[in-house]
Amino acid sequence: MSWALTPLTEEQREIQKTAREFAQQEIAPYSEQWDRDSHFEPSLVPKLGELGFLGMMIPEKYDGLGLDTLTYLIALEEIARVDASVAVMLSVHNSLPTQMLLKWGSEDQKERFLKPMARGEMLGCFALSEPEAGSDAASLRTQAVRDGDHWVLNGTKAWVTSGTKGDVFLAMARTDSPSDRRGARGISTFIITPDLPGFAVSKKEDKMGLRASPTVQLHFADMRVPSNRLLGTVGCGFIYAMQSLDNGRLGIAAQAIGIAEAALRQAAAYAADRKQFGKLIKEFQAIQFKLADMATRVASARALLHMSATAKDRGEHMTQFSAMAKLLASETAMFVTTQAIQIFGGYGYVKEYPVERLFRDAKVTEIYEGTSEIQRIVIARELYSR
Ligand code: COS
Repeated sequence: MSWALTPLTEEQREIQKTAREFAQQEIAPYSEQWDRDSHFEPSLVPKLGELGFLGMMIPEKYDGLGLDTLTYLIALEEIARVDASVAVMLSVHNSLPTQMLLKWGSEDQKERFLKPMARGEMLGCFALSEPEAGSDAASLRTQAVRDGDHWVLNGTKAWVTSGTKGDVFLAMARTDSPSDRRGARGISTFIITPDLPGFAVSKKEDKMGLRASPTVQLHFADMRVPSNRLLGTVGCGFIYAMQSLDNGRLGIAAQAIGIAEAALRQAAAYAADRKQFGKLIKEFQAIQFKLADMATRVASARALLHMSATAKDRGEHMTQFSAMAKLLASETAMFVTTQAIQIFGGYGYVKEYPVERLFRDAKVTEIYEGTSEIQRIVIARELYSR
């Protein structure tokens, strides 16, 4: 059955098939081990780059595939069904740093960073949050001070996805002065590379889920950043981050739907195999009702996501849609993985079956790139803004 709102184009079917085969051959055999060892497999980056999957929405002019958002999300869901850690690396790279460089980067910056990122030769990261600035992102404290033809940055960034393996970090820092604070308008974006003196990965998080995706803190100590690493205009960094998160949240929604779809399939297969009280458990209404609710929620979340993606590609304002898509998809992932464990019973609670990993991986989709509470605030605000 096709789940898309409209029939997939031949190109979309081809990309979906490529993503599915790649996930089955190159990821599935190792996922459990990578999760257990918290291992980020570096060879995946050039392999995904070769397929064009690290430049999906980058125009061909900048060495990308030039795909639309829907096609990108269809591929991302396929990867997430097999490994949500690999999916978040793809989602962050494709939705945040590459899109920021494409939209606001100079031609020089595109040549130097965007093109190699689109080819998969450099991995991109996004650094907005700080230990004391999570949901209240505009309260970030990392300070950038102009010094001749450099900026000097001091501060700590938190929850940076792919951080140990990142080559290019789009980092937000304050460029207003302590005596003249300008709130969200006092923030700018810098293109940071690990070779800059004063750059350090200061901590790797030991996480509940997405264990094969390294999440780190970065520390900037008198880090001298050449002035040509400023992205766009001084004071616009928060707006860039918010607009980019409108894209990013669609990627996280696709990741959540991939996790949910995998849990639904695992649970349905298990229910068709497991016998209790002399019959297959899929013959009990208690199990049928659970599977029906799970399937209905996955289909609804996917429909809203695909609608949001096509609205974005038509150039419509999509802040509210992306927040809705992420909210519904992440809560669906948590609901579906919880029900899947219930269907598996004790076997769902042990690492022998993959639903345990899906449950752990699902949780963070309700937290990162804006918690469910932040999504509800964004949705409610938009009701009054237009
Ligand atoms: N697109 C474009 N501009 C946006 C925007 C969006 N989606 N959201 C906010 N802005 C703009 C506003 O229009 C405002 O611009 P002006 O200065 O021109 O008025 C500016 O940004 C400040 O916006 P606002 O006043 O709404 O900022 P708040 O501090 O109230 O924060 C929320 C708004 C809560 C929505 C924001 O802080 C947020 O999304 N927090 C979650 C952060 C997050 O997702 N972190 C995860 C990082 S990845 S691990």
